[in-house]
Amino acid sequence: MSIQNDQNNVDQDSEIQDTEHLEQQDNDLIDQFFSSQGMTIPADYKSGFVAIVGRPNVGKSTLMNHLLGQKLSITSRKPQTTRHKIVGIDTREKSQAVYVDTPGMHKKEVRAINKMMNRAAHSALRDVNLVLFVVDGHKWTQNDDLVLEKLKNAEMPVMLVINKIDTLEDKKMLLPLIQERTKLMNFVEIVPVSALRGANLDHLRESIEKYLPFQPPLYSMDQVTDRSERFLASEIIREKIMRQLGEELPYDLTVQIESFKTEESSINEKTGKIKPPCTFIDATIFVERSGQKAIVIGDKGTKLKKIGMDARADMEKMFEQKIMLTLWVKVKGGWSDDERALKSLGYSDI
Ligand SMILES: Nc1nc2c(ncn2[C@@H]2O[C@H](COP(=O)(O)OP(=O)(O)OP(=O)(O)O)[C@@H](O)[C@H]2O)c(=O)[nH]1
Ligand SMILES: [Mg+2]
Repeated sequence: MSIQNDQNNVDQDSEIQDTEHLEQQDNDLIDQFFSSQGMTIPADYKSGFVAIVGRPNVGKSTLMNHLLGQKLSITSRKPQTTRHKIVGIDTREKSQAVYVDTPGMHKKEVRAINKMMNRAAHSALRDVNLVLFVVDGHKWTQNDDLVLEKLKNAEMPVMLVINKIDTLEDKKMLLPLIQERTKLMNFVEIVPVSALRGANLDHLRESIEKYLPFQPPLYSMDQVTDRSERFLASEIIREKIMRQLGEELPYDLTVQIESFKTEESSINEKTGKIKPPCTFIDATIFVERSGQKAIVIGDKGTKLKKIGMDARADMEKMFEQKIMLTLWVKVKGGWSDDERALKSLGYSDI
């Protein structure tokens, strides 16, 4: 037994050494990147993790995209659009903010997928330097209370971001609203914004920077996310489905990328023409019931065709190359209430 314990210790030690080694390699890469840009990392450089939390539909993903200046996280008018945590990295000359967009925290934990989404959102609160608690300036709900209760016990600084101020009928309502929200808990700051219109986001960025610790960047300067192209492709397809379909079924479907292959550019031997690189993506849309399959496909396949066209256009923009997308729709009953099926479909609660 004791020998085994010793052995375990040895393994743990070598694991720690390996991690240190990898960290050193990462730091070297970051240094190299800065010097290749003719820059050295300033001694007072700041970086850190910023969790973006709140109830569904308040505009968390819209906010992250607009802070980054690029579309990364999917958005829609329907609540519970975001199902996975997604990191967005905003690297600037003096600071690097690593945002973590999260699924909206909500009360109705009916199915396994809802529980998983809530757990993923809660887990984002671990080890971050700052929390942005996003609320809708227009309305406060029970789910906002739920998030508030969770954050009251948090040890890290919490900043309240009052979003959608463009929807306030009378701008004079803003000051009393801020005063009212000040009473909720000890926020480090309250910042009103319109994520969609980009209003007051420079001010928000400056406020966020204050709470980042002095340290070198955590990711290299050209990295925008921690997610793979496969993940981003599946999310784009899900967004197009959510936007194309009405209230019928948005929560009962998920997307899995079956294959993702890039063909490098080549020269056609007969014509001598250069064929540009192209990525071939095959994806399956899983629904719960056969009736839902018919809805996704639409009359004579029109819905699925439109979903595919819109998704392809976004992918070509994101991946900056030609995309060939093939979509399939399959019925897989019970996937959204089955933890094991969820995990195999790429869902995670951490
Ligand atoms: N008018 C207005 N609409 C906004 C603003 N920010 C976001 N929205 C809209 O609000 C809806 C929800 O936005 P999302 O960014 O998907 O919200 P979310 O908080 O990420 O939602 P979940 O992922 O479901 O938790 C979308 O229709 C957005 O266009 C804003 O500043 N003003
Ligand atoms: Mg979202």
